[in-house]
Formats: sequence, C-alpha cells, structure tokens
Amino acid sequence: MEKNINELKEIIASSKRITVLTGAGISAESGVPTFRGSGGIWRNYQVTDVATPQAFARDPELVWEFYNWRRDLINKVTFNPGHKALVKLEKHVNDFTLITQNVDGLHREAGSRSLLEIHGNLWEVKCTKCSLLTMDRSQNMGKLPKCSQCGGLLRPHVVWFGESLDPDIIHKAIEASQNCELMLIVGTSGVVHPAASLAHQAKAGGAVVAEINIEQTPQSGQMDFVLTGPAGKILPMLVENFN
Ligand code: BJW
Ligand code: ZN
Repeated sequence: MEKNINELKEIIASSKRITVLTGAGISAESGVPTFRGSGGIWRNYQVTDVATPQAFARDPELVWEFYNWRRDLINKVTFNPGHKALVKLEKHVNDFTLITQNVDGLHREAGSRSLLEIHGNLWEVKCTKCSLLTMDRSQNMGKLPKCSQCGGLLRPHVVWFGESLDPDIIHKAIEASQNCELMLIVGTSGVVHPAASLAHQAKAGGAVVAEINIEQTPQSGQMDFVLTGPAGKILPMLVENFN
C-alpha cells in the first residue's frame, strides 16, 4: 500500500491531464449514506419505488418523501477531507475534470469548479410541465411542490434509472475520460452505467487507472492501482506534497 501510494503520487505529480470519477463513497465520511451494501439506501427503499420515472408517475408523494429525507440529511452535513483533497488536486493540474455521480452538491461546496454532475443535483428542481429549472435549497419541499411559473408539479433534477443523462454533460465526461493520463475512481461500486464504463474508456485511451475504495469492486481487476481504505484518508495522502 505504502509503495502503491508513493508510486501513484509520482504519477500524479507528472500528469498534466487528470480525471477523477467519484461516487457515494466519497461522501460517506460526511455522513451521507451510500446506495448499496450494508447501511445503504437501497436496504430501506426499493429503487423501483423512488428512483425511476415510473415511480414518480405512480406515486410522486412517496418519491418526494424520499428526496425530502435526503435533503434534510444532506443539509445537516458538510464536505470532508476527501472532497478538499480533490480541490487541492484541481489547483495543481493543468487539465483537471471531476466527474461525480453524486447529487449532494458537496464537491461544489468544498470548492471544486471543473465539475460534471452527471446524475444531476438534489438542490435543483424541474417543472414537469414547463421545464423551468430552479435552484431550491429548502430542507423540505413539501408533499407535492408546484412550479412558481405555471403551477405544474416539480421533480428533483436528478437522473433516475431508465432516464438518459444530459447529452452535453456525458459527452464532456467521456471526452475527459478518453483524453486523460490518469483517472482516479473513488468510492463507487462501478455498477451503474454509463458512469461505470468511463474507467474502461480511460484505460482504452491509454490512461493509468487507480481505484480508491474501502473494498474491492467488480472493476478492481482492471485497475493499475487499487488503494484500499477510506477516501477521506487516502486522497489527502496523495496530495500532501501540494500547497
Ligand atoms: C467508500 C467509502 C469510503 C464507502 N471511502 N469508498 C449497460 C449495462 C447494463 C445496464 C445499463 C447499461 N446502460 C444503462 C443501463 C441501465 C441503468 C444501469 O446502469 N443499470 C445497472 C444498475 C444494471 N442505467 C441507467 O438507467 C442510466 N441511464 C441510461 O443509461 O440511459 C440510457 C439507457 C436507459 C436504459 C437502458 C439502456 C440505456 C441512468 C442511471 C441513473 C442512476 N441514478 C442513481 C440515482 C440518482 C439520483 C439520486 O441520488 O437520488 O444514481 S442510482 C444510484 O447509483 C445513484 C448513484 O449515483 C449511482 C451509483 O452509485 P455509487 O455512487 O457507485 O454508490 P454505491 O452505493 O453503489 O457504492 C458506494 C461505494 O463506495 C462502494 O463501493 C463502497 O465500498 C464505497 N465506499 N465508503 C471510499 N469512506
Ligand atoms: Zn412550470
């Protein structure tokens, strides 16, 4: 592990193009539950009840109850040393892209700027009738929140299963993956597509790929480096020589 970290630190220091992909694991140390595994959100909620367009059409109140719970929870927490380490990294790399699957907004709150939120953002809401997109930091949006412009039902501006990702955002994410020299894959189970294919695209483009996770994932076998441990501990170690 020590040898791995030192080797990776050297690659980071000499790389001009770095792309990072994060998942729920980076926010776990902030107190945000992950989706899968013990203590994961999908232990208490059925994906098909709360994270598909069909679920929202069937029972929007239940879906909003789920998102109000998440808003309340995330409102009470803040970014952690893992998020901060990526802000530090961004400042030292010419061409840096942070791709996150997380909707919690903690990367931006920590100070990351070159950021692609490919699954949307929990704090944005979209009207299902007139498509008006607004930012709303309310802890609780109420049972069935309505659009201020047309009265239509609002939905969280996140990407549910079976929905397409914003073409412009996913295009940029693919480009940043194909063109980087190094990709760090942090705190994701690597099972949700198209995010899960980005590591493969980076490797196919010739990049070194490194996974940082508390456990092995289905993608660990394809990695050049597997650093096992919490992101909040490993990421700060990787950037400790930077100011
Ligand atoms: C730590 C840690 C610590 C813990 N430090 N690590 C190709 C093949 C098969 C299926 C498909 C495919 N292409 C598309 C699909 C269908 C589907 C899909 O992927 N299904 C698979 C699951 C089978 N994908 C889609 O539907 C996507 N849309 C799409 O592709 O449209 C076109 C299309 C549609 C249909 C068919 C074909 C094409 C949309 C996916 C949207 C995902 N949405 C969610 C909810 C977002 C809103 C919200 O948050 O409410 O996104 S689901 C959920 O999973 C969320 C996450 O972003 C995403 C990924 O989860 P993540 O981040 O990896 O979290 P976990 O919990 O899984 O893992 C946490 C990890 O952290 C673990 O490994 C821990 O060990 C680790 N960890 N503590 C470091 N301290
Ligand atoms: Zn509207």
